[in-house]
Amino acid sequence: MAVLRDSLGTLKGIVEMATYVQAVDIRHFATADEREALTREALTREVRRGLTARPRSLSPWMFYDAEGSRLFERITTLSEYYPTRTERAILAGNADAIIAAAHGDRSLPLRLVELGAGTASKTRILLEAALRVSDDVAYVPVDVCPDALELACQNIASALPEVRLQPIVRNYVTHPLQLDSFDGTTLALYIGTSIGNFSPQEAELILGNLCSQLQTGDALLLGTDMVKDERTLLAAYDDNDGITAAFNLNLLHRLNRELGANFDAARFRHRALWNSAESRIEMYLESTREQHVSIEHADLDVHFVRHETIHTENSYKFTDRGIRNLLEEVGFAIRGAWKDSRGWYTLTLGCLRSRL
Ligand code: AVJ
Repeated sequence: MAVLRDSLGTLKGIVEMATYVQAVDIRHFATADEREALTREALTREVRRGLTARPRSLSPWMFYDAEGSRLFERITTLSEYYPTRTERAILAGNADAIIAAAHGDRSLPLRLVELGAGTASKTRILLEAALRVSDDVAYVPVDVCPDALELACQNIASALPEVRLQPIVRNYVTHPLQLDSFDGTTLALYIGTSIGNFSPQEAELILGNLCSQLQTGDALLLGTDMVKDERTLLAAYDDNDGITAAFNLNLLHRLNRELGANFDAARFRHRALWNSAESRIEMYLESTREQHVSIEHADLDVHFVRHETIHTENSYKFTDRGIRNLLEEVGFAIRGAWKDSRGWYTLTLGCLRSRL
């Protein structure tokens, strides 16, 4: 805990995290040209690191260019991909209870801070519940993508004009959040099982940093996909329509578009497997034959042997005990947990314990 609370230590730890190590923080760069140049720089670094490493890997932040974001939105509507719809149903059925548990003193203002806000479509359910108990509600969406943030703000502003909006463009992984002090209750939201992309150590760093920005009595709502039968898990990451495969393969198209690479996506295939020892789905791109690929702007030639893989994503699945350990380790006490009837997904509310 001492390490996590030391701001320099936290920053260093997170910047050096393996999973999102080369993600770019674009908050200071206003023009599209500058953003593009920085993104290209980050892609180049990550490609050099990941494609020269053994085993080869690329970081999942690279999925989310415009096309990748569009494909991910499609994934969330697939019959096999249950997490999004399950989480939404849990929120719809329990929003009032969640807000009541998080916000004991109704006379105080309430602030919702969301990490990785995306389009905020599920958050709206909680904001509506918040407005039912308080007339002083602020929403602070935090996202690395300014376009996504703008969409989130537009959505909330038109549906719930009473909510005060305070968007923050920030990569909360590489650049820990710094919240203004707030005279009221803060409820942090980390939903959509985004935490699943990170190893347990990385997850502790992210939540530990968040914790350092909260005050005693503030709360965190964490969304986590749960361990379940392997067939269901694998289907969610290898759907019949091939949308997840297209999402994974889009990484190669992106490198062709943005780094002048010459990947032939037809010579790679999408692979998803369940690693029960690590409790995670792993996604790979597998080279179906021996081949050479050049990534011009990274000045890199890569030789793939047949069946060689690039590890592109981990998606950790949780147990009740794992969630409790993680939250308690970083300083939260569990105040409530809500699940769907099958127990496939959990929303857990942790309250910040007083710091000694
Ligand atoms: C956005 C990280 C929550 O792990 O389920 C979906 C990403 N990858 N299908 C997940 C994803 C393949 C998703 N998260």
